[in-house]
Amino acid sequence: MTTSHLTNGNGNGNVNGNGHGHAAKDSSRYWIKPYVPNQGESFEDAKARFATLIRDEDVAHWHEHGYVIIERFLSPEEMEGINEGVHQHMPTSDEIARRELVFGGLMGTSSRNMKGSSAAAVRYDFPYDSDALNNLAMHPFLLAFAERLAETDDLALSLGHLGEYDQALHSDYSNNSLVIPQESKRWIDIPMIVYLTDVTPDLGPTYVVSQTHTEPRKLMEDGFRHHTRQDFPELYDVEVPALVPAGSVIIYSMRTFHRGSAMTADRGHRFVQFTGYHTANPEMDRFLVNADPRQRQIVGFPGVEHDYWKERGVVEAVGKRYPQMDMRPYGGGPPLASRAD
Ligand SMILES: O=C(O)CCC(=O)C(=O)O
Ligand SMILES: [Fe+2]
Repeated sequence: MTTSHLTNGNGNGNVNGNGHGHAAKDSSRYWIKPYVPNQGESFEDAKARFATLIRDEDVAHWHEHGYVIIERFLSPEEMEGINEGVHQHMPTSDEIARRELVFGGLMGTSSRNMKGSSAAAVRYDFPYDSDALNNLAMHPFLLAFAERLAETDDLALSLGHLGEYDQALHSDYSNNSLVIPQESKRWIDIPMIVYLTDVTPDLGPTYVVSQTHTEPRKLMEDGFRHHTRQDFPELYDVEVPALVPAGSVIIYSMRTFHRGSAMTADRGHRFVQFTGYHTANPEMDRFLVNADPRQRQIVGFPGVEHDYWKERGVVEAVGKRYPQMDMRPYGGGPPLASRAD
């Protein structure tokens, strides 16, 4: 497995979409002694140790493009335990092929399983039976990186496993935040996808679009979550696949457009650990639209006096996200005409 990582990762030209593949060249710096809880080292100390591996150029890439891909931050030693944990939950593609009847209707434990879900789209949510998977959820490198970006150590993460499906380009905010993510970094959610298997073009890579293409067009503020190929073909011209060896991560932003893509290989699988917040849902939207501003505030929506509303354009953008919401208490207008989204 290690050998194929080396061949796969080197010079694929896709890392961070800059054509240099710099993370692959230098990945050995991420092969650091894994952190194991209750073995004498505190989590804070481990985080500080891993924080020294954060490269300024990776942080700068995230700020400029809204994402960064870091190859093989997980060591082969960690991957061994993680693979074992994954296979407690997931059959390999060989097992699925050999035992179609047993695995054909496989479902995960998450309520987010899609209708008609097969083994190709299974999700299990944290926490797991495997220490290695739980430790991945709280990996000191990922938390150190998130803290560096968020400039706070008050972060909570939730996560699951996810299989393939072909998606339209979207940002993740509407299933993770009650309002819209601002340009300012003051209130931030940092989503990450950790790839636990090698991702090749036919194994459903995540496609991502640099914010240099989307921010100038204010695509975030239009209130539509999904941007289809028909309506925005030019975005699909500049999307980049995250082709990475197992043990890599894409750290992106709630303002970054990306999509899961179809698995075109006849056989094969892709396992990922998806980290982020999962707060809003249709019931929540309904509640929010019909609630009093003070009631909204109790579930975490910024109150009418909150500084959140002071950034230009934010009131209007939140009004577009919730067209039925009366934005007048926040300094905006009455509910917009109802609109399908
Ligand atoms: O699976 C992926 O690569 C991306 C999935 C995704 O973007 C999502 O479910 O919101
Ligand atoms: Fe997404």
